Amino acid sequence: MAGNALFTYVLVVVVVFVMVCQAQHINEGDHGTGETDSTNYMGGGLDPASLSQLRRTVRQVVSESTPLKPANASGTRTRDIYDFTRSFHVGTSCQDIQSTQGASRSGVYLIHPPNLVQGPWKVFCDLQSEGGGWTVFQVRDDVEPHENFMRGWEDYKVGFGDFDREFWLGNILIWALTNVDNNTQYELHIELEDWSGNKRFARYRGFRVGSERDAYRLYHANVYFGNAGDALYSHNGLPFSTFDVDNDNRDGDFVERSCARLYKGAWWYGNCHDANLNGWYLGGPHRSFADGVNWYTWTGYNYSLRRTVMKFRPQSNGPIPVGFDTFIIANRKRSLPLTTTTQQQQQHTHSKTLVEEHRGGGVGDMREKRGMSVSEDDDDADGRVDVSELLSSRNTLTRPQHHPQHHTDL
Ligand SMILES: [Ca+2]
Repeated sequence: MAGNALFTYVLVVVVVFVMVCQAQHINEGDHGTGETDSTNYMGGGLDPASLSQLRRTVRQVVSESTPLKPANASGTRTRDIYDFTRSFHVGTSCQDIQSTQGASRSGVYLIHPPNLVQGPWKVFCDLQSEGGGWTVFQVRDDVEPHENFMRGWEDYKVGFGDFDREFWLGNILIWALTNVDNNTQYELHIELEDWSGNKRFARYRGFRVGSERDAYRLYHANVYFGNAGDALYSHNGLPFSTFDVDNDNRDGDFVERSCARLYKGAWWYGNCHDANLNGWYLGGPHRSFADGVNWYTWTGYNYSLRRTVMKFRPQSNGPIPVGFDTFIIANRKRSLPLTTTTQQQQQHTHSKTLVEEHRGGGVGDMREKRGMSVSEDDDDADGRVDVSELLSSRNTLTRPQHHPQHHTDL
C-alpha cells in the first residue's frame, strides 16, 4: 500500500509538472484572450494517445484522493483583464498612452484629460481592436455576479461596476472625454454578441454626450456603419433618463410614464427605445417586453444579448477602416414603431413612436450646441471642468485610490 501511494504521488507530481509546463507555454503565446483551448495541449510533444492516458490516470487518482473543486471556489466569474496603472504614465487619453508610450495591450490605464481640473482617472482602454485607441464606457457580459444596471441618476453620473466584470464608466467622464475640445470628433463603436456566438457591430461618427445641464444628451452625426442595424438613429439628440430622473418623451400614469421604469434600464429614451443596452441581463430570449439587453434592429424586443461593449475614440477623417465582416452604410429607413402584435400592442399603440417623437438632432443641431457644452458648467480660468464629484467615495470605479482585486501589473 505504501509503495502504491508513493507511486501515485510521484505520478501526480510528474503529470502536474508536465501540464503546468504546457499551460505556461500556451499562456506565453496567448495573453490576450484569456482562454486556452484544450486542444492546444496536444501540440507540446506528447502524442495524443499517451496524453489522454495520462489524463485518465490523473483524473482517477485525483477523484480518489481529494474532491474536485469548482474552477473558482468563490463562485465569481470575471473577464480576464490587466491593470497597467502602475506600469505606464498618466496620459491624456487611451489613444495618447498608446501613441506616446507605446502601450499595446488592452487594460486599465490612468488618464487625465486636459479639460478636467481633477484627475487622473482609471479607464479601460481597448488598444487591440482595429488600431486601438478606444475608451470603453460600457460592458455587459456573461460574468458572475452580474452588475445591477437598474440604478439612479447619481450612480450613472459617477459610474459603477468593475472593469473585469460589467461597468458603466459614468456620464461625467463620458461627457468630459467626448468634449475635450471643439475640434476633435469621436466615433462610437458598439459590439454585440448573442448566445450563439454571433457578433454584430454598429459604428457612429460624430459621437458625444452633452453635459449634465444638457441631461447627458446623446449626439451623433447620423453616419452609421455596421451589420447590427441603426438602432441609435432614433436616439440621436435625446436626453438620458434613469428610473429616478425622467427626461423621456413618454406620458402616462405612474410607472407607465417612465421608460426607465418600464424597460428596466437607463438610456437616452424617447418613447421609448430601439436599444436598451443597460436593461436587465435576461440571458437570451425573454417573454417580457423590451426590458432586456435589447438591440431592436438585430434581435428585437424579446432577446437579451450575451455581450455588449460600447467604446469611443477620436475619429480620423476619410473612410472608416472596418476590417471585419460585411457592413452596410446606413439606410435611412425609419425604425419600426415600438409595438408588437401581442397584448403589448394595446399598451403602446396610443403613443407616438419614438421616431416620430424625434425631430431634428442632425449634424446642424449638434454643432450649434457643441460650443457651449464644455464651458456651460463649472470651470476654472483655463476652461477646465470641475469634476470633483468623482472624488467622492461613491465612485468605486474610476477613482485611483480605490483598488479592487484584479490581475497584477505585467
Ligand atoms: Ca416620461
